[in-house]
Amino acid sequence: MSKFGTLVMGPAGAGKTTFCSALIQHLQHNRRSCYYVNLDPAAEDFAYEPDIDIKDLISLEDVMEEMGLGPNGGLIYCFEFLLENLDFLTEPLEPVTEEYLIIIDMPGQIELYTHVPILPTLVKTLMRGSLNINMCAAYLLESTFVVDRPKFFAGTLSAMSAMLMLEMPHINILSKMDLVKGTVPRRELKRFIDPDAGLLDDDPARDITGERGEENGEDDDPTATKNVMGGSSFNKLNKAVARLIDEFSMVSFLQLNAQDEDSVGAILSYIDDAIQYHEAQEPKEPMDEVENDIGYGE
Ligand SMILES: Nc1nc2c(ncn2[C@@H]2O[C@H](COP(=O)(O)OP(=O)(O)O)[C@@H](O)[C@H]2O)c(=O)[nH]1
Ligand SMILES: [Mg+2]
Repeated sequence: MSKFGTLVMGPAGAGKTTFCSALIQHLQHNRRSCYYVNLDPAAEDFAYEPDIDIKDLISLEDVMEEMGLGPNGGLIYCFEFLLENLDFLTEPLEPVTEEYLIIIDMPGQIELYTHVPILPTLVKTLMRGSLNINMCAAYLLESTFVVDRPKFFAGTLSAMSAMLMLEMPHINILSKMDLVKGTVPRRELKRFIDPDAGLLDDDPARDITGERGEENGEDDDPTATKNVMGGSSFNKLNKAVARLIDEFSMVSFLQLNAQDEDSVGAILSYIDDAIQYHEAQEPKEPMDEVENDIGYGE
């Protein structure tokens, strides 16, 4: 029996939980079943109650209070605890059948995606061994980043870092497209969908000298954070990163507006293709339909 799933990742506030809810709603409208897993130990409000919630194992609030850790250290602690108690996650996933899409909603702490080896271990557990889930990563980046081009490339680099670290089918998504449509011209937007290093050369945020930043007295200090970030060395570094992303054509984005069902459906087709969901479905006679008692059944 095969299992299918998607791991929804990206920085805090990128719209991951909103996308998960929109996806569940879309699947329900299309008479498909899904199984929702929340792995954000700080998440509170859900439009759809998770079938598995990491908070039933450990909550970030308790960890921060009892261990005296901050939010980032606390999150890493929660994930280390999860890895020591993997049965909490794997046991309820065992009976999930191939009709289901398992949707895993992740926290936004970027450390989790870039340096610590926790996620690769988790992904291996889910994709190999007895669970053997066919999974696709969906990495969300907020489209409003396009107004700050160096920030956009930094976000793109974090997506690329997750892609290289996890070695699984991966799609990148620019979320909240409704917020930039109408303010950013279409032709301009296309240059973000397939990131183009030239975006940094004609960045309207930079002045004629090629420096980013404002001119006033305190800016004379070359070590001031604002000047380091706006200075020419930083600019060169940004360009090198942008060129790497551009020349290797390693990252491109799909566009998402979570309020628009067609947009959610289009992203789901990419996920389905990546995990070969449809190939595994048995053709069903109407009489074969069984009542589901787990997850968000049909
Ligand atoms: N305009 C707009 N806002 C969105 C969209 N998706 C999410 N948001 C808002 O962005 C904020 C963060 O969303 P959330 O899903 O909690 O992000 P998460 O931290 O990545 O899980 C919330 O206030 C959402 O209402 C979208 O497609 N369009
Ligand atoms: Mg969330």
